[in-house]
Amino acid sequence: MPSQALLDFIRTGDKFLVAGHKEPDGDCIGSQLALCSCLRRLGKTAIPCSAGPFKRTEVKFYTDLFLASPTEAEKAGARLIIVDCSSISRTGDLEPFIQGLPAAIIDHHASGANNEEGPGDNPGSVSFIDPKAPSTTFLIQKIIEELLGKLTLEEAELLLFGLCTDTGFFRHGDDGSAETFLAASRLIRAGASPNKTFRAINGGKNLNSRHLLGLLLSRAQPYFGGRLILTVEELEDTQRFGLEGRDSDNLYQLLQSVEGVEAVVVIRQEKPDNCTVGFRSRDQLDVAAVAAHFGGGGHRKASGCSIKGTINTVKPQILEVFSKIFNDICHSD
Ligand SMILES: [Mn+2]
Repeated sequence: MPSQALLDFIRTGDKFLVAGHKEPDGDCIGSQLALCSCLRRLGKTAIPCSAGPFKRTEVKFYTDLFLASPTEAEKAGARLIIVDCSSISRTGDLEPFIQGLPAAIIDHHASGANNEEGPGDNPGSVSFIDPKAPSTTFLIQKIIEELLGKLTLEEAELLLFGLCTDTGFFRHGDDGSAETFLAASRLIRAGASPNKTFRAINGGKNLNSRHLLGLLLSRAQPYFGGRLILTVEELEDTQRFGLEGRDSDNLYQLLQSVEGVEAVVVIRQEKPDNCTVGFRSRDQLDVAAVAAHFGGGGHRKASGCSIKGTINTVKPQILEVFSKIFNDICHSD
């Protein structure tokens, strides 16, 4: 449950900037906008802020609702709520515009709970961080239900959008996910549609994106007897297909459906001297730890990092870390 301190932080403020991480996803957008709606229903001024870019197909539609650089006037007397990340630096180019405000954090990333600098790198901040929560919208839903009881249709739709994004449409849930389904049930009772949400998240792709998907699938290689599958996106692919073409969720899903696979790695040459790497895993393998090894972060089953170098220099480093993990798992068996 949200702490009394957070509820008081909300109740006693008049004006709020609601910020999320850069390159927002459906959970971030849904959390920000549903929280803003709740704040407005409480009679407060609420300004959603984001550095963008709104790259993902399903969030593009919301671009115009967000301020990228709030002015001094907009900042005056405001409190800051950061959602779906736990440090002000994750807000990207928004950071200089929102510094110095009294802040609260609402997040479900494990890295937030372990943040030794304190939430938001901001002394005196209030937080609601639950790494077990399936999405940040799940936490926002609890706050709205606590403060206002009922959800509006618009809030329910935004919250279901976030919940479905982060749970991969409930594919990632395990035996602890009864609460997730109860929360979803309340959203659907409030009018949100699973079918409409599915189409919002999975529709609207261009044909280019399917061609890129095919290319990356065809490059996938098995390692460690098929326990790891790795594929790469070259700089030329991005130039040819554009960022628009990226559909990571589908790529991971298709590769994770291969028999015997425990982890999937996608290396992308983002710049001539830099790669971003995405990791996905099944239950026992902690890819947050793998990403952390390279200075990245994320969840146990989904994480990422950025590594200097080219695909040819980055790949062996990653395989080395996994070779230790697979040895370790073998030993503990
Ligand atoms: Mn999230």
